[in-house]
Amino acid sequence: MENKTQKKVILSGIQPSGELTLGSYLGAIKNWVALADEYDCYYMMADLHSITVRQNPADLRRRTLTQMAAYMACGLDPKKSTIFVQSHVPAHTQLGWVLDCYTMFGELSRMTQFKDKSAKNADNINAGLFTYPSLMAADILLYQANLVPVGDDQKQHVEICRDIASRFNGVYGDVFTLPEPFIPKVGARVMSLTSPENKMSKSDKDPGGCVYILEKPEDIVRKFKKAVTDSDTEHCVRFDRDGKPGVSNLMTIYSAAVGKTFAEIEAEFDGRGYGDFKSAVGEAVVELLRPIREETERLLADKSYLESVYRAGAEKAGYVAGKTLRKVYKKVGFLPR
Ligand code: AQP
Repeated sequence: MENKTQKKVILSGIQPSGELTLGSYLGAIKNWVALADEYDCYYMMADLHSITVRQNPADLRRRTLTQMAAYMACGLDPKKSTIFVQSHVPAHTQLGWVLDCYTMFGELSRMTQFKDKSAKNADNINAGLFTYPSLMAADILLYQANLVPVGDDQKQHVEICRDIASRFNGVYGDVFTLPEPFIPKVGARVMSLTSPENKMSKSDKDPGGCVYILEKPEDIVRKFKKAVTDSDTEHCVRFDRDGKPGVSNLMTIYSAAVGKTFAEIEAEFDGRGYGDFKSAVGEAVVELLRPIREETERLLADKSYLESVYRAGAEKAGYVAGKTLRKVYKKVGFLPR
């Protein structure tokens, strides 16, 4: 049997900056679950990242715990994967600072997420929002991760992480493993139901565009009924990301929920209207999310169990991260204590 330490390493996380969405599930968590047997996985609640946008403290605490329960309800097993809260492992911020000093102003300025979030939060364009990618690089490099499962939107951040790691390795030798992004085939970019040109985001101000994974079935069905389709005259269910973004997004969701290919979906709805199609997608998502919601609620009723999971997670993650941090401190020339 393969030794756990020989398995390739995976690190990923989600910010508890809002309630988890169908996009978080299909673009990230579902994929994590599929990888948990084959890899040595670290999955975190990225609370340090979430404060780049102002958070209500009580909501942040509640969402962090709910998010952990949802990870497990989606199928992550804390016996197999290390599940932890990012702020519980101080090595993240410690390495983050070091990497800030190996990250260039110009490369950070080119990050799409920085540009998007600056536009959305014009009154709070803080330094943390700008240096977010070097903290994310620290998250990944601390565990010497080989793969980082992310949605399409985060690919640029994994690329800058590789650039930072190569720059550091170029000066000090092979300290860091260079990670690869790992992007799911279906669900890599789930778009808003009301404005399908934008990503479905948990901090979206328009709740109609987002389906939350803990949402009530009747609300899910209603949101899909109201989902934007397309203003073409053709009125048929056909995949065309540019020409028919609304229908294509619903097809992506349906495909991920029921496991059918786009061709099979086109055949299923041939000659039927958009109304029928939207109801079917809504029902499929309700059935997909129902067991997750029920299991999350069950887990949230057992706080002491959840605490024991995140404590054990922090201990394991802290041990591994500490080893990398000590090596980095030594390489850059910090006097040992
Ligand atoms: N709509 C999406 N489609 C596919 N994947 C998605 N992800 C997020 N939204 C979608 C993937 O989920 C992981 C966690 O992302 P995150 O929460 O840490 O940051 P984010 O990408 O900024 O997510 P949001 O929902 O847009 O959060 P806010 O609104 O706070 O910025 C990543 O792997 C991401 O690709």
